[in-house]
Amino acid sequence: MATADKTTGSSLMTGADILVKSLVDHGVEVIFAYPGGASMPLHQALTRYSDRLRTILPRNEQGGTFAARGYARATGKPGICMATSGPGATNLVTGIADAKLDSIPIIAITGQVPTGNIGSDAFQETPIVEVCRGITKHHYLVTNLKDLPRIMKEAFHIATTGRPGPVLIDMPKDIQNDQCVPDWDVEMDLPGYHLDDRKAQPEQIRQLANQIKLAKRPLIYAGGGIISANASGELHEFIRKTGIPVTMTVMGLGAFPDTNPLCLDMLGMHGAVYANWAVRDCDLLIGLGVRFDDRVTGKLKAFAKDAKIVHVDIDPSEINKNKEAHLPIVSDVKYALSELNKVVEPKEDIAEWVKQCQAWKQQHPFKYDESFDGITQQHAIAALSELTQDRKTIISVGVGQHQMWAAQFYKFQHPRTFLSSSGLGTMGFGLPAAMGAQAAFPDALVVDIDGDGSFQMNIQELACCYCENLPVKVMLLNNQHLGMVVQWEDRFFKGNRAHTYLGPTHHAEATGKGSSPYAEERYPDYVTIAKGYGVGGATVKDKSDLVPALEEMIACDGPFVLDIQVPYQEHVLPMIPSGHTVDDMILE
Ligand SMILES: Cc1ncc(C[n+]2csc(CCOP(=O)(O)OP(=O)(O)O)c2C)c(N)n1
Ligand SMILES: [Mg+2]
Repeated sequence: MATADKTTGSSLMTGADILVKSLVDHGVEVIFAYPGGASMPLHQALTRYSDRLRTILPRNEQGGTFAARGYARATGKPGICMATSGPGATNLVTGIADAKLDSIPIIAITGQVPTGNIGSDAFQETPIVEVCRGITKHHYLVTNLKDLPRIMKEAFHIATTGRPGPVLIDMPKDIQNDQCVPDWDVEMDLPGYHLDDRKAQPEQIRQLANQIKLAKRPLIYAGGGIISANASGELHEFIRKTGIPVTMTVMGLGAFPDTNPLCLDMLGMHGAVYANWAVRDCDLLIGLGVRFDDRVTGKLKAFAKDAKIVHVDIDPSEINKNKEAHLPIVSDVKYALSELNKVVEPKEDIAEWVKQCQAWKQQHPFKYDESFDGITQQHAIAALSELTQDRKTIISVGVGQHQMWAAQFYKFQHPRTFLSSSGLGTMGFGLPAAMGAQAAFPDALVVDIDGDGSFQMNIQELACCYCENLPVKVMLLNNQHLGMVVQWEDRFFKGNRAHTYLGPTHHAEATGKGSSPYAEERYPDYVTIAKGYGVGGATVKDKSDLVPALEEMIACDGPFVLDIQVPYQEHVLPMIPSGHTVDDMILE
């Protein structure tokens, strides 16, 4: 193996060194990488660049992808993960699919069996490019080392521009070991990838401004695209200038602060009553960086049925995909908003409408049973929110009831502070995503608000938190159940429990015969598990102990698991059942 000249890069270099140097040259500071036979040369190269590139070892490759995804969402920079061939590569698949659905820029690098063995069912061979074809924005199998500098350039470009997304680079082992003199100045070769036209035309801005002028009940529907485009400032400006109220998707939370009276919080299946009613009654719906997901719209025909629909999105394939737009605008949303802000005027004629929205907000806030003498999930999240408002805090979540309650009860004030597997809804996301954010911001408070089912899907990453000095806090809302599925059982299957209890099957709760708000016997013992990993842990059940316990968790120097005993009978409300309309919203 030749030693690469790290300063000029003009000498003979191995493929592995070219790849790693290229990461460094693209500004990568952290990679989440798990080694194996087919990626060892890459890992050897990583050690040669360890002064500039930190390698973090997750305990499962899936954890690595979610960490990369958390890193990317929290920073706006691409997240990088790496795995060996075969099982290492297939362990990345869920994370790649997850990044695709939430439009998160990650680059996943896999080792592959040597080119001569591809297609022979060689040891640890999987055709990972084929497997991932439908869940990547783009993918490469490197078959000629000379192509690598170009491929790396293209991968960063594709992952981070336009609608961001995951790019896969599959690197056969012989290519990692081959040597060449790399041409770093090589041009990209992407004939089908044009972004120059992703800018709203002046005529479209005029039309939109005109629609806004005519509207009597306008509403902004803001999504993750606002955050991906770093357009939160432009959104503020647009709202400040016009006075139009705004509702956000799960992916959009943080784009506009909850404290502003024009903020109508989250819409959709578990969204606010006032947000969903505003959508029902608006006459102009301005969709910005959204995709009219079914969890937002319910029955499409009935969604915003009296409104003119404006849809601004950078990805033309999103336009008219689910809901036909009266005014479709293919554009970088930051550009569209900044152009729009030059021409819009205060909407003085919508005072009544804004008053109506605010009255709904007063009358139907997100609420929960505050008289319950134990700790409810909502209460715990609201308490954490209050305790952490004055410091840089990043929240990640698993998937389930706790995720929706976090979206409802944590007050997000800034973009890139809420990390959620939203489109794919992947349990196990919370802890590794928090790790990624913590690696990016060592001094920030990073809290994974997790469910017990979700936490167990990647619980092994506690080892990564401990060994890599990532002081992530886990606020575990432990209801001993797969709560969201329990909720659907209760609502739609007469409460018949079908494998949704997480304790031993002989417990009464396993068949729905429990008689207390809590499972009689708690399983497993999360404090002991945390301690086994070297991580701090405590458990809390009494309401009066909650705040001191949260304070202890926050004050802890290292990682910490706070196991909070919560009831399992709570339902996330409001709820618009899947495929239904705002008129079917369940409030109690
Ligand atoms: C990987 C994966 N498997 C299954 C599901 C289906 N699912 C959605 S929510 C949920 C329950 C989650 O339980 P927990 O993490 O304890 O959260 P809770 O709802 O109890 O707050 C399940 C099983 C999923 N979203 N992801
Ligand atoms: Mg649970």
